[in-house]
Amino acid sequence: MVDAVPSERRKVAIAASIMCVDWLDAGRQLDILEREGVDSLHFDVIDGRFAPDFTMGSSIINRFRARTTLPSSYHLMVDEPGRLFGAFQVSPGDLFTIHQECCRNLHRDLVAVRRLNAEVGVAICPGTAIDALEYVIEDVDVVLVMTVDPGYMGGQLVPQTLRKVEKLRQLIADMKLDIKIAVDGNVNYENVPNMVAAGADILVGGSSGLFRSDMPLEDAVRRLRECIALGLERE
Ligand code: S6P
Ligand code: MG
Repeated sequence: MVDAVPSERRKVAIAASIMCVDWLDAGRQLDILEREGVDSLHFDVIDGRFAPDFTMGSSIINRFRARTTLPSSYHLMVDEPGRLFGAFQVSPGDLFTIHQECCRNLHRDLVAVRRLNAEVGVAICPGTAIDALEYVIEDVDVVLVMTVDPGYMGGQLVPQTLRKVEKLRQLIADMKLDIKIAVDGNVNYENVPNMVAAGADILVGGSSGLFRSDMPLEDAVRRLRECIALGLERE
């Protein structure tokens, strides 16, 4: 009897959420992220309207970009994000994610992102159904499922969002689309195996899984990878 050839595991990427960096130690932490091989930097831009905080503008983000070769992903939690597209630098491989809930004309805004030569992402909050993406899903590269309500770091997982990830993964398979699923919020060691087993391809590591006060950053990256492996084993 010939043993079945094990199929190659899919890659699950780690995006480091820069809003959770230790600002007084940011350069050193950026070096560690590169050395440990995280896949991209995740920049949350919040406008104080759609989500109740302010984070980073282009001056801070561009400073990070100038120091790294890692791709950038922009997560724009701002009303009518099309107003801001011109404010950010884009390189090949960068990802722009805008919220379904923020756009009066979502399709028009997604087309505008594509014209920037960025990868196109659409995000949905915990309370938004996948159905809201029915007529745009063919036009995106990434769907970002918010696993907490957007705003602050340190939020609690909204558990039913895992069900949403599973359903989305099935939809993508049924439609034979090449779309990655990102999860953002409370990506910690308990939740990661479940997120990965549900179908997440990109994990946004923030204060709960990556930039922790009780653990060196190197160890946190390794721990996240161990949790990813646990999730993949359940496929
Ligand atoms: C807005 C924002 C966050 C961050 C971050 C939080 O809420 O989008 O989700 O990216 O990843 O991480 P944590 O581990 O503090 O929930
Ligand atoms: Mg984010």
